[in-house]
Amino acid sequence: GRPTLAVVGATGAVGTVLLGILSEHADIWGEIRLIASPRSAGRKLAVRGEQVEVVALTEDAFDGVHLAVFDVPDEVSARWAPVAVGKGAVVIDNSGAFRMDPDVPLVVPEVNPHAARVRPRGIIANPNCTTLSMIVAIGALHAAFGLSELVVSSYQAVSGAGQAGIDALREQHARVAGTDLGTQPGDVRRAVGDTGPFPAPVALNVVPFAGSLTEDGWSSEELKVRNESRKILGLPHLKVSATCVRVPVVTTHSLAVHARFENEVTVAGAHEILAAAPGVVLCDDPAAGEYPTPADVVGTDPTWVGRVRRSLDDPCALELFVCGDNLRKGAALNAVQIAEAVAAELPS
Ligand code: 2RA
Repeated sequence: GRPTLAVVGATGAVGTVLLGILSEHADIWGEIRLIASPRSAGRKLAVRGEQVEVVALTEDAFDGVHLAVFDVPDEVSARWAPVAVGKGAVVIDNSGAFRMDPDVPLVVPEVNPHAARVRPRGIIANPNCTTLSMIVAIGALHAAFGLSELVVSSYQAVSGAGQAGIDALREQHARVAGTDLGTQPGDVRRAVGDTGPFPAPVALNVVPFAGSLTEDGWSSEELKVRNESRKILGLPHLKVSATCVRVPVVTTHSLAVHARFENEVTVAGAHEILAAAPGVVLCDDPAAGEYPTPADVVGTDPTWVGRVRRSLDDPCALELFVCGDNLRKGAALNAVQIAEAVAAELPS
């Protein structure tokens, strides 16, 4: 029979997009079971055109489940993913709990699809949305030219922090819209008050910090970009420097990338690779005003690349501007792609 899919964290920002993608894609699933915290149990959500009741996260919720996609906080995944595996499910986890576990593959189907087949813990990790929003394009360039270094600045949308992030930006916008705020030190901060999940106002502002503080001043988000890029690309010594910044965009992360390669590169060569790469759209005609922006990319599946330039002072390096919908390819879509690939291997 057809496999049973569980979606754990079905009511969140990523869960909502995930149910939409499952409704759009070819329907390969038997039951789709929606699981969330007990607080959300009993709610009904639309998937495949039907209303499905959400059940509470318990061990029994995984009875008969073949695949479970988790989109919940790290500590919830750490506790419950092994429970689902114990019940016979393959878990695709979008938290940070397992991504750097050497026994858990970190998979982007366009870049390292074979990694998904070796999963000694029964868990496959989905990368962080910031890494995922650029890695399909970077992986294609790496395959062609051999990557040696990345210097990345992110422009991250508020939905990376979930529905609470979206709500915070909307509330802050409402407080500043139509005012002359943004002209005096601290005026936006005073008007906004509570900054929600962000450490500073995000309306009329940019915030040079995402995630939590780790050693030597790096944010957790910046270390994720480094560690996850290395693992996905299979380059454990890749030089990576990231600066992660939150911007007043609802959904779609952007990244300015300086990518250095083993050999000299040309813009024409990079264009050829990017134009042919599955999952990438080349949008690069600045004379015609064509480059990706988050407002145009949101709601789409591919990784969009524009502003491709060869570095003026380094013939081996390219500068790129990359945009990807952080809830789709950055989270839900990548997880669904992995789930569909694993489902195709299951005995029917
Ligand atoms: C963010 N990448 O954008 C992080 C977590 N999803 O906040």
